[in-house]
Amino acid sequence: MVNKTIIVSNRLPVKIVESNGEYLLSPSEGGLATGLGSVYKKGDNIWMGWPGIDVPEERQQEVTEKLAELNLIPVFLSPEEINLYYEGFSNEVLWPVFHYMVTYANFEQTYWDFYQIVNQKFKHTVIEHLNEGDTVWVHDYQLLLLPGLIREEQSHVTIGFFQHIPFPSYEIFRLIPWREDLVEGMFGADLLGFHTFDDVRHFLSAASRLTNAKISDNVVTFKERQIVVESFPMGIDEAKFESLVTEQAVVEQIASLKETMQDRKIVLTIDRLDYSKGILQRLQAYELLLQKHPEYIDDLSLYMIVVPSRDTVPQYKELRDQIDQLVGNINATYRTLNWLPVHYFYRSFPIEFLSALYATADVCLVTPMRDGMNLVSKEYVATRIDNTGVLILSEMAGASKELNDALIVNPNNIGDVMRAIVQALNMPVEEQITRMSVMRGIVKKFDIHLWVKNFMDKLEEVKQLQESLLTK
Ligand code: GDG
Repeated sequence: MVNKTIIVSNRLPVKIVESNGEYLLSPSEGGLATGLGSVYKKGDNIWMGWPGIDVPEERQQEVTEKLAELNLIPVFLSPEEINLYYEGFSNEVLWPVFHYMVTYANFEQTYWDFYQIVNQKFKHTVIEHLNEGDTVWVHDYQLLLLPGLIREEQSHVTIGFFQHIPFPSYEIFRLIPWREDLVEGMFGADLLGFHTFDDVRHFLSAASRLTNAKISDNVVTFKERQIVVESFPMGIDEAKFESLVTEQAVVEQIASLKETMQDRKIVLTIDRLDYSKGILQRLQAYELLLQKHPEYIDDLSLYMIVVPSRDTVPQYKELRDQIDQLVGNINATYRTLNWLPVHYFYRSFPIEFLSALYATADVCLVTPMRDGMNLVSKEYVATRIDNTGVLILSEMAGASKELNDALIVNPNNIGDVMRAIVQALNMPVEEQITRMSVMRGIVKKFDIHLWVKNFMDKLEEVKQLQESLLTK
């Protein structure tokens, strides 16, 4: 039997809708799905996860068969499980704590109970499909216990784990009541990957303080197994963004955006609705700009795309109201008959329109309070094929470790963000080109395909290390 790779993540890379009693599937085109496409679409490889929709038991077989044609295996979850494991523990405990927003955390015992139950459920599905010699690659914070659970059943299996969000400093992580269980769950992996070296450092520090593991450099020894912890900064599908911008439909949208703006400059921001993204602080910086520099009135607009997300969680609803209010205030105070300071869209757009916006924006403002990586910043860079444009980037985003030629800001310093916008608007084209071409080189070289390759190669290397230890 040929060995296979099993990818596991909370969500499958597919959208399922029910229409006239039929389930219709459309594969996701997100960066991660594209990068991992080179893995799960090959041979016997598969991707496991929740299909994103509540499927009644009597129709689960039908959905399973349809998904199997795409090499996808569903883990069906009930609305209660989604509510308590995903919206509860994942998004009301791990997400706020890992993004340093501890006052937003809700340490509910039932959330934790369901987090364990659902991680167990994922384990059962993995074990059902797992054969000797297979490799498992688990993704993200919803499944921190899964590596340990699989390891309990199959002690020799090769497991990789990658976390897409930050790992916080120990002083923050220790606040979680179930912290030891989480770290020991992650120890089930052979290779633990994070976006940045700081995340690695924070994880190793938590591991050394919370468990009796031995740590030497980036290798953890726990229960006679060795676990390698390393940073793998994730890239994007650079070639796609580079070519999208030359497509006829995008070229037409760019022309129409330019016509609407009539020589005014565009400052662009794109995020999911999330308190970690610093949307309110960014609006405050823009408001300060209009207040302190009235010369920019009627001269530039902020295009702000906020993609709806997690709107059943109370803090997200509240954030949306606050954004609505602030945008309303800014527009009411500064607008003129023919000019709007903030063009705010609370919805998602086709990737072609995003590409047109990236190409038209003079400045891209990416100022999260915390972000594992932030792919929007890299997509902006990849789209700027003439090397113009200025990226303003928060030092709290993982991407700031690679994109040093952006204007790097502390997102909490509203005055500093405002000054960076002024600097960006006045930056000579030669300087824009110098900075952007360096960043484009980085985004092009370290793309999503290299990221997948680097992780898989390292996992293979670690597997060999484990085997040599076993035969000693
Ligand atoms: C997590 C971590 C880490 C946005 N609006 C639309 C749209 N998007 C796409 C962007 C980009 C993606 O969504 C957002 O990715 P980010 O990286 O910025 O943020 P998270 O969703 O929070 O992702 C993050 C990432 O995982 C990967 O490891 O970088 O730190 O938080 O690709 O283009 N796509 C479309 N329409 C939209 O309106 N089609």
